[in-house]
Amino acid sequence: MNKYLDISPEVQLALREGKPVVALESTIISHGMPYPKNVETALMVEQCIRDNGAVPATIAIIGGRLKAGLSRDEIEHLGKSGRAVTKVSRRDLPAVVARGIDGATTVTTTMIIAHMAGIKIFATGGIGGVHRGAETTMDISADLEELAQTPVMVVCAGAKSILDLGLTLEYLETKGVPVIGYGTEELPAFYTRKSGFSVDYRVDSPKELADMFRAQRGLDYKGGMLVTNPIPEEYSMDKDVIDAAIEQALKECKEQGIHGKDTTPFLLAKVVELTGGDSLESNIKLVLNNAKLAALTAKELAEN
Ligand code: PSU
Ligand code: MN
Repeated sequence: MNKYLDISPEVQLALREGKPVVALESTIISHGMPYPKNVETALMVEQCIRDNGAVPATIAIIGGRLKAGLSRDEIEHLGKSGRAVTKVSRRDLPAVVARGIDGATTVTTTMIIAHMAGIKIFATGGIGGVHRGAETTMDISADLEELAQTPVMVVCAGAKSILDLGLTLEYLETKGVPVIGYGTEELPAFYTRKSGFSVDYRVDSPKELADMFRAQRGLDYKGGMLVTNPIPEEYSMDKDVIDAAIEQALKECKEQGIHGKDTTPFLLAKVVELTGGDSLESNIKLVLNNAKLAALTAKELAEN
């Protein structure tokens, strides 16, 4: 095992016995949602994974140690600290480990640590992608490169249209990352079920997802798989309302000169602020929906 990695006793036991385990990220806790909803959500998501027959492994860096499986206190600590915690992507890992500090893991680093621990599947809300205007800013999330090289299945609700969804799909195609729609042929846009863009393959059961992941592993090439699971109809948002909030958030982001790793957290917080918390409720529901699908798929993957 990697010398910087600590796996909680519960997760360790589950992995040893070949039981289903689902990884969860921590940037969604510190930078993706406000306190205390972030902590409540993180704990609810863990419970949802248990209720669906798998063991949750929330991932973060605590005192420079990579953790697979957090205590309640550690989740509370990350949630309370919020954006004061370092947001850790691939390039930040060495510094955070060497300095012995705390860090919240993005999709990228959660995939890295999950893979180190032997966890095959990970549930979250949305991934990073190609930002709007990337043709000049070159702002493309490291999440896409990680999907191209680390063999973990990521279950999300698509991507928010703070990103350029068309360019994000093009990038994933270039990098050989399969984009699967769960029960849909259309890429979901996080708060809404439709984006106008097609996924590569539609899949209708956890077993089919597990079969595809096993085939990818059997083909023996690097890279993961992106499963996009639409938000349940009853929780989806009005497209005009969310689009207006996103446009306004993007405008303020530009005006304030926000850039680099601060861009995504700024936009996420702004959208919540502008929609008066409605988007936060949708966000919570879609994460729970993804956690359930990931748990059911982890069970299929554990079967052989
Ligand atoms: N998108 C969301 N919610 C999130 C994130 C993105 O809808 O919480 C977080 C995830 O941790 C993701 C990260 O991996 O932001 C991407 O950041 P960046 O765009 O800086 O790569
Ligand atoms: Mn970026």
